[in-house]
Amino acid sequence: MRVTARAHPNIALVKYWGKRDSELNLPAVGSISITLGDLWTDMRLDTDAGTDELRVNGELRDDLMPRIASCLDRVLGEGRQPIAISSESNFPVAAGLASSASSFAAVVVAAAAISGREHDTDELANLAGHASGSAARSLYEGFVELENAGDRVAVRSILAAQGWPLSVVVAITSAAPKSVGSGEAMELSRRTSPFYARWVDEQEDDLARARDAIAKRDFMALADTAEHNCLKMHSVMWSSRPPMVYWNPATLDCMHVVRELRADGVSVFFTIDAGPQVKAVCLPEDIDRVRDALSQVDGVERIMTSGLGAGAHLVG
Ligand code: 2P0
Repeated sequence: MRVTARAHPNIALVKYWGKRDSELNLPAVGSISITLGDLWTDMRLDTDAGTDELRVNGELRDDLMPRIASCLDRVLGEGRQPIAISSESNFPVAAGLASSASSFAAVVVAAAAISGREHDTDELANLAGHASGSAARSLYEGFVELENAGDRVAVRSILAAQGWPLSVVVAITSAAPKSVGSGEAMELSRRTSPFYARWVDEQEDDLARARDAIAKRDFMALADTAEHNCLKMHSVMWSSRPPMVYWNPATLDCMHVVRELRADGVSVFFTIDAGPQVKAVCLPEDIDRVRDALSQVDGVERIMTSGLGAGAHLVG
């Protein structure tokens, strides 16, 4: 049997950083994200191959197989048949562009189809979240909120992609894989950053502000909250021991360019994850100005653009 599912990466506007339970991989804080429509990961699962195997963009990746295998075990049971997986993405993987979110969201959707059992989206989101916290959000379209709910997460789309069709310009300043993976980095922050407790305490306020800004389509209010929340998360990373600085000089230059554009009346704000890429979120009418300005920054290697898009789904 062969099944292919497609999922899109998502970018958090109010970020997940820190776990309350690392065994169950449950986040310490809720988060709000947007699902990108034009970047994708396709995961093809093949049960006829007779062996567990993972290829990422054509390359055999035994190192990544154990995490995918446990995700398959959770959906299909440990007695499942071997599965050969082939993954293809149209953006750099493991460089702070949420490739684990799109990958695990696609894996659970494809594996659920192989199981032949009905799974609702909430169940799939929790299965994906076990593997990667942010993957739970890629099950849903548009603007997505993840809340903690007892010993699981509750994820839902709070606004459809068409409800406020924002654009995203991604400035790639280095396509190299990141030095410290997010899971390990979050644990380090929880254990060592003096700012961590305050970060967790303030998250409810940021979530409420973002929810309200999205409901009212208030771009400047969302810009203010998203940049604040992003910089607060990076302050937690910087104040960890050892410190985790994911930025490079071009990252900082892009942030300045975005703020200058906004001072000039362009509706744009930045957000940055566990990597050096800058994601500039803007109104669709401003996308050319934002792309042109960011592409002129020294050290920007490549620009990608996207609108908002759909949750993970089967494609074959
Ligand atoms: C986010 N990040 O909300 C935050 C912002 C990175 C910075 O979720 O350990 O790969 O697998 O649950 O989901 C990236 O971390 O972490 C992430 P795990 P994940 O998008």
